[in-house]
Amino acid sequence: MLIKSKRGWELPESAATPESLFLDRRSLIGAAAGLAAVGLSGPASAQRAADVADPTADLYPARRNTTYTVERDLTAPEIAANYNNFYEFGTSKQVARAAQALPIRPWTVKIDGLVEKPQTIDIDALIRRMPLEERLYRFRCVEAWGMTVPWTGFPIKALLDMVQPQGSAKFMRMETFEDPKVAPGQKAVWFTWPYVEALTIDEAANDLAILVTGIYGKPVPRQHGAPLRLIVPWKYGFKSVKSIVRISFTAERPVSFWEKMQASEYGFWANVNPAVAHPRWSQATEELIGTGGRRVPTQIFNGYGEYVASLYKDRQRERLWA
Ligand SMILES: Nc1nc2c(c(=O)[nH]1)N[C@H]1C(S)=C(S)[C@@H](COP(=O)(O)O)O[C@H]1N2
Ligand SMILES: [Mo]
Repeated sequence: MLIKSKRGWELPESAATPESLFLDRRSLIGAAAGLAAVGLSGPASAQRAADVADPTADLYPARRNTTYTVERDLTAPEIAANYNNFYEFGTSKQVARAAQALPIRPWTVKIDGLVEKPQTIDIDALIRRMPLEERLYRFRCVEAWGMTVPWTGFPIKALLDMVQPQGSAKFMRMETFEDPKVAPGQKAVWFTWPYVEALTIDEAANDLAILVTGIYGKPVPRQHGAPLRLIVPWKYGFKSVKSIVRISFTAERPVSFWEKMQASEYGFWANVNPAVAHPRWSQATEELIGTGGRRVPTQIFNGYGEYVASLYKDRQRERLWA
C-alpha cells in the first residue's frame, strides 16, 4: 500500500507495480533477513509460534459452493502464500516467515456493540457452528495485482443470524489483533493500530461476503490472516481485514485503517472499478501474480456486479470506487 506524501517511510513508487515472484526457500530467507535489517523483524518472528495441531482440521476440504465460478486459472498456492500484504509483519510482500510468529490458538473473537447477543467466542467453537464451504473467487488488490483463490469460510450472514444486530446497527466493524511483540510492524508509530475495516450491514449480509478460515482446502495460514479474516471480492483487497479478534456493530461509520492514513486514496467503499484510476496509477488492468507478468482487464466490481451492484443504487452520490 502506498501513501501519497513523501516521508521517510514511504514505499518507492515501483512497489505499486507487482513483481513476478517465484520465491524459492533461499529468497524467502533473504527477504526475512532484509526485514530484520530494517528493524521490522524482532526476536519473536525468528521463532515459529508453538504449532498446535489445528483443532478444526477435520472440516477441510469443505464442500465447494458452485454458484461462484471463475474464468481464469487458480493461482498456485505457494505463489499466493509468498506474496502477501500484512503490514503488522512488514511492508514488503515477503512477510510469510515473520507471520509464523503469530499465536493462533487459543484465539477468541469478541462480538459487541449494537447486538442482541454480545459474546466472546472461542474460534474453534465459532468455526464448528458456522456452515463452512469453499468459494473460488477473484481477488484484486488496489495496487493493480490480482489472484484467483479457493477460500474456505462462511457467509457473514450466518454470523449475523447468530448474534442478531439491533435495528440501530448500520455498520459491522472488524479489528485485527494488536501485539507488537509478535508483530513488529505494529511498532511503527505512523500507523494507527490495530488495523480496522468495516462494511455496512447490507454489504455484510450479501452472500458474497465471507469470513475465511481456510484456503486451498486447508486451514488458512498465518500470512493469509489466520485464524479468521474477511473476504469481500468485489472490493479492493485492503478491505479484507486479517486475523480478526473483535467484531462490533455500530450506528456510525467507522474510519478504517487506510482511510485514516490517506483518505484521498483509500476510501470507505473501495469497490473495484477499472474506469476510476487511483490518484497515482490506472486501475484498468491487473497483473495476475505467478503468471510471469500477464495482465488482464479489471472488471467492474471485480466481476461481481450482478450480485452487489444493487447495494449501491441509492448511494450514487457517494464516492463508491476508491
Ligand atoms: N490486518 C491486516 N489485514 C490486511 C492487510 C494488512 O496489512 N493488515 N492488508 C490488506 C491488503 S492491502 C490486501 S491486498 C490483503 C492481502 O491478502 P493476502 O495476503 O491473503 O493475499 O489483505 C488485506 N488485509
Ligand atoms: Mo492490497
